[in-house]
Amino acid sequence: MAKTLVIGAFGQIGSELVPALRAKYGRENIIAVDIREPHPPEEMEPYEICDATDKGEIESLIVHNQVDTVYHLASLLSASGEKNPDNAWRLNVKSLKIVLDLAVKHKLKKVFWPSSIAAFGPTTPRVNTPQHTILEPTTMYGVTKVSGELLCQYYHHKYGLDVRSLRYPGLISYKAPPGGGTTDYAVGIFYDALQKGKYECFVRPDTILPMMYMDDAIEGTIKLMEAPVEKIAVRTSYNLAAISFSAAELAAEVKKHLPKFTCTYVPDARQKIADSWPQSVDDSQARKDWGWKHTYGVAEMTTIMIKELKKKLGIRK
Ligand code: VAH
Repeated sequence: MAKTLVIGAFGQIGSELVPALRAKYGRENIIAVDIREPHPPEEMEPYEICDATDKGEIESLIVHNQVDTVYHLASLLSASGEKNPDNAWRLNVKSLKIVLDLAVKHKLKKVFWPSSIAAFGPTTPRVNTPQHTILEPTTMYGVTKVSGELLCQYYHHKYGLDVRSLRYPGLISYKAPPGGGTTDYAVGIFYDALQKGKYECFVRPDTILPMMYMDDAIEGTIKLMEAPVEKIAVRTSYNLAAISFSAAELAAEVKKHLPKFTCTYVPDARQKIADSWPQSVDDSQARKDWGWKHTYGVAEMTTIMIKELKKKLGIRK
């Protein structure tokens, strides 16, 4: 069976997408690729350590393993990208173009690449943001996402490459720790609530952002990639939505499980990023074209996060 490469396999999405793909298609057919060693390594076999911007390395992995599908997840997120915009451009866009060029050269069957609601900016309608709208992001991360979407669409129209993409909202999971995203307050709050009984939130209490529990994002990604090609009408990136809530609403949901929990709010530079993004997104085209639907609401997501993080952190109470 032809193999699949997951590049950026040990990040927030990859650390859950790899196991899901392996369960579906067989462990030996899904090769995890990342620049960092996994811990524990044996759990992530088969894997390769490689820089996503090293064209020669990526090409030899594709040829040597007879790869026909690539999930290219390697990316610097919004807050980290603002601290190092050059690195964000190099990793997020240069590595994507490498993958797209190699996919055309080696006639790969499919490519997946994650965009984000960060592709929208302050001039985009903020409520129920439409699929086709103004894309004027004010972060380098957002600029890389708009550029990447246009590259994907170009490679599809020019070379017929079947590259598919989703504009993920903020993703919430308990397996990978928070990693440089603006929406990561919605992950960090759970760790601190359980370990410290309190959380200092870096956005205002009234900050509303589109969010999604990771299991929905993984389900949607695989559903998109398995959809018949004729169902795919959007070749930039599909809006994908589930839940929208404010920081205060999430804190109140956590408090239902941990009554002594307190949350304070000290907005930092990430507030400006959050204020440039939508509060909710219209994903009706994904639901119509290839049958997307979400499962997890805020209450279900909070219950799972508290339960699973208690286990992960060894907290009995
Ligand atoms: C970030 N988690 O905060 C990412 C995401 C919608 C935001 O792309 O940068």
